[in-house]
Amino acid sequence: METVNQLLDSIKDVGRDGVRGGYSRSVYSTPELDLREWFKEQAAQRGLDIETDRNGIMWAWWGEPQDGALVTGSHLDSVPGGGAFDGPLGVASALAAVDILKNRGLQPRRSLAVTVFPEEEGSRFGVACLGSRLLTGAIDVDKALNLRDADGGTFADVARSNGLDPRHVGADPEALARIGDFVELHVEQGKGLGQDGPAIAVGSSILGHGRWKLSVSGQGNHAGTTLMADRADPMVAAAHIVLAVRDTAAKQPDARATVGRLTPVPGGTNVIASRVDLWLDARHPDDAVTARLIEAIYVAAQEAAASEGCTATLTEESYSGTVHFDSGLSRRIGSLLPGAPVLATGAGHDAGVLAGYVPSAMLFVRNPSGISHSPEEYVADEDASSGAVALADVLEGLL
Ligand code: HGY
Ligand code: MN
Ligand code: MN
Ligand code: MN
Repeated sequence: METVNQLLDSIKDVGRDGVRGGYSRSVYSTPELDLREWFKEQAAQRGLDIETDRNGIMWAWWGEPQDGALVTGSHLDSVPGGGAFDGPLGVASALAAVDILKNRGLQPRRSLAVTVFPEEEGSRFGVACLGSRLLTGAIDVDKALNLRDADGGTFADVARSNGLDPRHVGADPEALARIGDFVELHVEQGKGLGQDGPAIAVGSSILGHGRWKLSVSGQGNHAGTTLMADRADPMVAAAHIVLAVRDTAAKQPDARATVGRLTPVPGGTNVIASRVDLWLDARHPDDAVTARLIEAIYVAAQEAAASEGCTATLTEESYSGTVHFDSGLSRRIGSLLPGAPVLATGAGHDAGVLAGYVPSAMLFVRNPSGISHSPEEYVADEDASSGAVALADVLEGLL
């Protein structure tokens, strides 16, 4: 059986993005579907029984599907131009951990499932961790089914064309009951584990985070015939808004606010936009602070818009409060990984959604670059191997 590094190497060309660099594997895109097939093959090679549930979550079972099983997994979808490890490291490490446990001759006392959650990044339909939110009922099904991708396709349509029945998408208490404990291994996405020292950490919490859409409307017009004084240009207002987002967050210790995506409509070189849509990602440990931050940003956005003869509207797309992982499970894991540091993360994960419903925990593997959501994301082979062994040790202790 391949090691975790060989498993990662076997998918290193799937979804390479020649324009942005890195990987673009949005949910139900060809690359992500190819990775699903890869996962099915790897599971079959290990004698794991695969099933895909009503929400598109894949479960590879070692033992009969049963309530209260031990479940580990992550995701295979990526952000646009993402790194090689965000998601796949957790899935490959889980497969490698099964090999390690089988080689140790382990006879599990309860079933183990390796899971792959769809749309963790929310890169196609805008809501992060859509799969685990559907499983748990954390998102309104109608809202989910009507989410649209950049081409205007609804999640319902895309789900249907990938074998799901939109009438059955949504909270799945039977599937959720199968998760007795959930452990997700993930690449560290900040500078928490640094360049040396322990390569594996135990997760303590996930920063509260949300996504909002700001739409700035002005007067679309001709770039050549419209004098500067006669313009209501939403792009200029948007420029002020991006600076206001940065300035407002910079004043708030530990706040993070980002405009990573901005779309002028209609988007022509010789066209003054009629509208500009910006998407805001804001995060802070204290949900009340995030709420005040968004209020302040919205006030600044309305002022910036008004100064350009435009108007601005704000809609919340998703929000998850700060999550603290199950202390009992995390303590248990800490005892199985003596010396492992405890690390909070600013990145969202399916384990964070599940933590509201079942005992959940995370392991982080050192990323010496301290960079993620970028091709520069990196895990050294020896640290990836240590991660797979650490996950195997944790699973063995919990099985
Ligand atoms: O956005 C996040 O924090 C995660 O990578 N989905
Ligand atoms: Mn991830
Ligand atoms: Mn990510
Ligand atoms: Mn013309």
